[in-house]
Amino acid sequence: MAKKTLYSFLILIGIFYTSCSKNEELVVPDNGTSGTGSSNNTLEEYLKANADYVHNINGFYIVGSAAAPGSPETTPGTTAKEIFDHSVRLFSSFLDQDNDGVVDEDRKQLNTYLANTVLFISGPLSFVDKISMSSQLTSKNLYGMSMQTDNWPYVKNYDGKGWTVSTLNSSTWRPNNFNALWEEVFHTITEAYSRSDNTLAFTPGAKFRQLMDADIAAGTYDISEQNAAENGNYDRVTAVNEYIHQIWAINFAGQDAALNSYQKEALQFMKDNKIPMTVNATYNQTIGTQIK
Ligand SMILES: [Ca+2]
Repeated sequence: MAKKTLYSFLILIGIFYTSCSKNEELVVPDNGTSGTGSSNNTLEEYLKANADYVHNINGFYIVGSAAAPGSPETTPGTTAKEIFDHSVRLFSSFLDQDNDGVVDEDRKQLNTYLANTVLFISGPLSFVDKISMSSQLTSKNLYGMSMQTDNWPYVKNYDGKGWTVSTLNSSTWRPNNFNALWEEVFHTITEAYSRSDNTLAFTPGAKFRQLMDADIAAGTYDISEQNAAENGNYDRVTAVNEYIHQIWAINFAGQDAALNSYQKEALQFMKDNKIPMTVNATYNQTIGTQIK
């Protein structure tokens, strides 16, 4: 997957983000009740006016464009609405690990982190950029995470399993017949953690970063190939998010024996910090409220 554009953008917004006071204007999640948080109501009005689909999970917004998915690797016949609906189900499943249709008690904090720091956008890059760069998001320090439907593959019926891997030694590795939506939803969750909890940050000194740096220093993991492919723009903060997604995906597929000692430690750290380790590929409930 060509991630250059998104991650160049990530760096740009990252600079903006760190230059603002973090506590200046955070969105207060309204937990599904009405009449609270005028800034959230303004955001919702903006999203309703500018996106084709809008969903709200206790103050965390998921939006989509109706433009037909343009990636040549996407399963033919896939509609934008299918991708949007699937994004809502994936987030719902991550927040409802016990499948009872309600956000799990120990995922409520994750829901709040998502509401306070990020917004998920599916659609062509032009749509993603328009929403991400709007003052409605930037003034609230909300970072737009995305599924770029014109650039990345949406593979129907991908269930995260049924493949093998012998070793994880490169940031370029992905499972076969991979559905990028799974990865981007997971990245959104870990991005929200990294922006909310310093122990789960991707910056130097934080645990995930220490482990990836040590893995690279030991010569057992490589990001230089991807960095060269992206003209030196593949930074280590982004790399950590991809590293832990790869480890998560390998564990989810029952292939964790392929992980080395650094990667196994990162896996355990995810578990210890309540990062949701499973997703239900056939989850059929919806958490939150469909707005549009
Ligand atoms: Ca639940």
